[in-house]
Amino acid sequence: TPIVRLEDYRPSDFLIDHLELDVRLHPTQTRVVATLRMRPNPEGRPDAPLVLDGDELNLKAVSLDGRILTGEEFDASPQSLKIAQAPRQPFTLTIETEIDPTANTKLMGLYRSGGNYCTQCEAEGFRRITYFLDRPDILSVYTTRIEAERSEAPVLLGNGNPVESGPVEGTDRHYAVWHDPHPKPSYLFALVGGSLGRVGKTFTTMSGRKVELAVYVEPGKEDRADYALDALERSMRWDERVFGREYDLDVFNIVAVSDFNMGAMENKGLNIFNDKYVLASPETATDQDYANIEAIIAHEYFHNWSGNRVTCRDWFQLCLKEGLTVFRDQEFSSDERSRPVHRIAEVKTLRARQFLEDASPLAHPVRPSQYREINNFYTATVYEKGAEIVRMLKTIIGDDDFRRGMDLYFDRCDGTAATVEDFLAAFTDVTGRDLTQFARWYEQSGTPRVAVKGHYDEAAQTYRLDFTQNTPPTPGQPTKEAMAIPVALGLVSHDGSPLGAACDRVDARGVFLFDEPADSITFTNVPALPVPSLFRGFSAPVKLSLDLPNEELLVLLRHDTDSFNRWQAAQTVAMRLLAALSTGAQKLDEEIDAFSEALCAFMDSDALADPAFAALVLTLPSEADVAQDIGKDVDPDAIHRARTDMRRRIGKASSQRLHGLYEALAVSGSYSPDAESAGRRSLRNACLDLLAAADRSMGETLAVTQFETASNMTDRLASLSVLTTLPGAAREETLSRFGERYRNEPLVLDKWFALQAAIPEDGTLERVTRLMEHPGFSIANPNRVRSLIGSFAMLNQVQFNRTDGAGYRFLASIVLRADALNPQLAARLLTAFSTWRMMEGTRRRHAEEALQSIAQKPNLSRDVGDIVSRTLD
Ligand code: B3K
Ligand code: ZN
Repeated sequence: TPIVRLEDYRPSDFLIDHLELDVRLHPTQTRVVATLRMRPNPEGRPDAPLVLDGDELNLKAVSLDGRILTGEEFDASPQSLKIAQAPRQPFTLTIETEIDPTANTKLMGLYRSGGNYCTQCEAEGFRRITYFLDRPDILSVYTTRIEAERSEAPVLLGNGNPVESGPVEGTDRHYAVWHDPHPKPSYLFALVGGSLGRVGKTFTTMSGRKVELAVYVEPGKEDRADYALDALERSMRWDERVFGREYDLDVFNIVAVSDFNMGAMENKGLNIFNDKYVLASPETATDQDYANIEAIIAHEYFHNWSGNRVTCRDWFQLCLKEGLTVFRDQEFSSDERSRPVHRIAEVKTLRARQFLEDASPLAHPVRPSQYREINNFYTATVYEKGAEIVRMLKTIIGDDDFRRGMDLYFDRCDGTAATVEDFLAAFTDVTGRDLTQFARWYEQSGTPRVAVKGHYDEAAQTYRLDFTQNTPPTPGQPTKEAMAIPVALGLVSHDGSPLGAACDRVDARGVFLFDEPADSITFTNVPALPVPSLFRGFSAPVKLSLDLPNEELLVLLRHDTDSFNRWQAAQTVAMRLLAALSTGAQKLDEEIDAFSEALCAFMDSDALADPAFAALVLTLPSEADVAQDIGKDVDPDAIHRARTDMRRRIGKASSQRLHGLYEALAVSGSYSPDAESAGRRSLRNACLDLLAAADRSMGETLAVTQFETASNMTDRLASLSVLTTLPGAAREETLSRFGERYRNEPLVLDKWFALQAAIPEDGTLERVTRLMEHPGFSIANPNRVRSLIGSFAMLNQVQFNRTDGAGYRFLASIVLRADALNPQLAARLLTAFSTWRMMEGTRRRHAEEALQSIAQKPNLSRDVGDIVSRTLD
């Protein structure tokens, strides 16, 4: 397959100013008539042919300025439509295609989900609807007429504002016309036709315009859409207040569908969502689900400015909209909830997914320079590391200049398809700073490692920190240059009393910009040996190695003013212990006891003051985190044993306290998903987990009781999750009651599939195979597949990485089955193999064989072909 390169970008030879679409929906023979008002691009080549993109299209007719073209005048295939002699002045091209939405299992283009019609066009799905210049720098005004059988699709939605609707006389059909006045790229096109329930409200924007907001869901589930609608309203208000961004159409519609390849899609004025990120009720959704819904509703709404009004020139610039929009949704959630708690959650995800990717054969820059399949670049690197870059920029230039730069960027680039350079130029222009070195964050892949050593000079009362940095080689990038790394830092005294230390290399915001391979900074006026608190708030996406003994790190847990680093200190100590235990270290009893004691002291002083934060402190790094930390010759069984043992020992050492907290945190009264209540539940459930690790039979009793008395899904699922760690009859019985109770609730069954797939015991693979026969499972539905198969491959370290290779062979067979239906889904599953080189030899050999068995198959999709070959490289 051809490689697409950033350096080969050139402007389109033609432009499309306006597109009129007439879509007559039919289950298997949908007719699309596209009328394109086009002209040559003054910036294009003067005598280039017109080549429109297609994908599995069936052309019925094509005419130019009203004249039907004969076979000699064009060249059509399912993949393209070429007109060698296109006019040199404005012209109108009319194209009729026929498509089959029912046969569309790729869930790209126009497809059906639960009987409804919907679309997904990003990145290159519009070409599955009609021939087009399907690239993000072609901005057009769209008018869409949708027609359907009234009984089949009473609701017809399009981008922009509704213009007219009515019956098609003499038939059972009806139609609706939508007009979107804002020129947009084709990837933001959407339409929906179906039978849907609606909740809505009116929103008044900051300049006083009225907008009709609506969320459409499966009829009968309207009461589960209220939280999403509320999150939308809060997002709109927040973007006005924090970024000065106002909404720009008369309506904003969100539609939930049950078959969807990712989380959601920001189509102009018509967001389409995976129903998992819309539907919520206390009985069916967890606190985490509520938080995800809030974040994703916000994310897609924020795209209206960062993505839609200012879009991407080409797909290499994907981080321009995604990294920025993730940053914006993170800030929103931080403002709506607890900032430090949210920051910790962000960093946990970043490390678990992006650091993992950066350390794998799939590592790539935030702005890649080449791709074979763009769908494979909607990654943690583009999204999460992309957001970290925006955050670092803000840390370096400060809040006020950041806001001024954002305003300039939005004003200057509004209505254009922009680049990362345009984004950075706005900040250079408002600050006068040279951001050339900073821009390396977009180009250079891999996670920088920063090593720091402290030196205290008692006589001089100074404290010096020596910094070095290096970034390991990654595919295509053997050598690296120094990065501009903002280090937010401070010094902490052993008893927590304030220090009057000063350092002229640290700015007023407490930030040192570390931008050389090595550098040293010196604090003066330091009366006693301090503990350095580095990368406060995780000020840069780097791996820190800090040469400090555990007891000094634990000073930070107790006394740091930065919550993130309090949590980080506990994690670092836990990680050291887990990694040492997993790789055979003996005699760690004293260290483990000291750590348990520090946690006990922390529980006494802090747990009830901030339960959400305490829950994070009490949760040990995951098995996958430990594997990543060890990095080579990984034995997942040893890690599992080490973590189980640590949980048991911490649980035993603190069981009185855990009990006390478990009782104290019991809540009566009705469920509320707010962050504070959720925090109490998360701490209570973290306590339950440790209690069960310490005393199996007591844990089982508590968990079963909690399961039976739970008033909400968060507590019910948490108790079931604890039970999955305790093999026996109680677990099996509770699992089967849960499965029975929710057999008609697909999104709840997903949780049930996921929990079982993650059971770290022999027999789980057989359980997963059995569950694939469950009536609630379907290989065609991405949510089901990700819950059952994805959880097994990504969350079950010991069973996926079985020493006999059966876990790998199983995943390989599912990837091949899924690939025939839905390549994007298959390629995502396949990324579970990206850790294979870290494993010890036996596992590594089995993994390589499984990967080879995929690579050797003929007719792989481009998606799977690309991932498998890069993973093996
Ligand atoms: N922009 C979409 C992702 C599209 C993925 C296409 N393979 C959702 C989002 O990031 O907001
Ligand atoms: Zn996005």
